[in-house]
Amino acid sequence: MPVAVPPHLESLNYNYVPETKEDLEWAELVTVDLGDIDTPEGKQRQAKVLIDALRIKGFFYVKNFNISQERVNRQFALGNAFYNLPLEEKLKYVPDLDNGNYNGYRPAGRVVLDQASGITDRVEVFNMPKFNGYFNQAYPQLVKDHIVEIEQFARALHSEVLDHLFTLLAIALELPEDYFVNLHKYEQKSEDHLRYMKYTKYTPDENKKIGNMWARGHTDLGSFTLLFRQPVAALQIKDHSDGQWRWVKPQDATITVNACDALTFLTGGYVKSTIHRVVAPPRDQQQVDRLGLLYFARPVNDLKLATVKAPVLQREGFTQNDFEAQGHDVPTMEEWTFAKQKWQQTRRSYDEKENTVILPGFSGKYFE
Ligand SMILES: O=C(O)CCC(=O)C(=O)O
Ligand SMILES: [Fe+2]
Repeated sequence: MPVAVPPHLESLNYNYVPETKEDLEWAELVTVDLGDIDTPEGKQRQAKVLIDALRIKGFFYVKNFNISQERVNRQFALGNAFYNLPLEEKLKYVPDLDNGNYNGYRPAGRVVLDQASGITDRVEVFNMPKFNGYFNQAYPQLVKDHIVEIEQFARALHSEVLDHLFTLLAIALELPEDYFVNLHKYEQKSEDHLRYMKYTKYTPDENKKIGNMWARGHTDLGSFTLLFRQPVAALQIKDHSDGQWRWVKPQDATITVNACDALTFLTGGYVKSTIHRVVAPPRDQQQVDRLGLLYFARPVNDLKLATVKAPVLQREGFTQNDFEAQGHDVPTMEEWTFAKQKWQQTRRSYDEKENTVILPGFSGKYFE
């Protein structure tokens, strides 16, 4: 049912660009159907779809979540309006990125992508933490004006999407159904982000100079990342099975989801954190800027990232993660988050950062 839009919000609009007509090599990804989890059998079915997706591809789609396209569109519109604010206004919200703080605005231009020409990244990020009382985040008036709607959206992602995925994951590992839900409670402190993200376009000549590479291959640090349908093709995933990069196709009424580092640690490597990157879009989409809407879910800060003793993991021999296997201290999620964010955001080139230690037992990597 259409939701009535208060008059002062009507001007918020965002037009998606048409999908590419180019014949790209798309990743074949399965879809977890949240419309099928009302019965125990359905839950088992979808738990199997999820765990296979996590182990084989690492990326999957989710459909039939209970959030309307209209609400999603309005988040894109808000993201668009945010990026249309003057730069000096956005710069008021830059956190201490060099020390791993990542709530607020990250301006473009922190990474040199081509040493010869000096071309830098054009990625802007605006991260909003949980609205649960733990974070005292400052916002521009535009965001303040819509903060209730933004908070409701973030909370809905937890209750309508993430909690179901965590339940299915627990079922697949033969753990109590609420095991992972309890590690991601919205009211507890964790470094989640609801993110508006913008990649400003390059000219074809600039794209050539940077080897079409807008953001190098990486893994995300939390549990699941949710990416809302993105018509500008640019995201590629590295297939676990054959190491090939393939494009992620926009699918109507779905969210694209990937598994991240914390799930790898918690499952002793059974779930693989997926490698993905962002490249120049196909030619028929290179004339537009690319706006993204994402949610980064992370376990609670005080959780120790030790391998969970789940029956499936015990049976299959996934009993130690990299920290445990090498006899290092097992970090808490908070220690891990800030260490990796610091590594990601320091102003060094990709090559200088490659293989430097993030925490004893884990070195940072970028993937070509
Ligand atoms: O923009 C995208 O599609 C992916 C962004 C991403 O991988 C990230 O921010 O970690
Ligand atoms: Fe990512």
